Amino acid sequence: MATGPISKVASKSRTKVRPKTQRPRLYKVILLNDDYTPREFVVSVLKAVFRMNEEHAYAVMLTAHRRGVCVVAVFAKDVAETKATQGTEAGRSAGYPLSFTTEPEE
Ligand code: TYC
Repeated sequence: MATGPISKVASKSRTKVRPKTQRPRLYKVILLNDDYTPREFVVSVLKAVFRMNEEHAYAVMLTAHRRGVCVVAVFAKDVAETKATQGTEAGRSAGYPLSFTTEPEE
């Protein structure tokens, strides 16, 4: 392949980058309040599934308890769905109606 100044100019214009690519959408994992799941159980699930420390997990649990819902974290779609399922399943296994859902970010 020729490497002189003219071919360099030509290849530069052919490979011009245009800013039209989109990042994959991120999904929120949302914790829903209920009247039956013990607070400490919610905290333990948040620590196990979302790798939160006690303080962060307690704050998220309390926000859901007071406001009805709390955004737990944001992930790629498949990770968000897996974690929401794991959290919900952990509650179901213990006989609690604990529930996580996912929702795309704007
Ligand atoms: N509301 C529950 C109770 O009073 C505790 C709880 C908090 C449950 C957050 C779910 O997402 C939740 N035992």
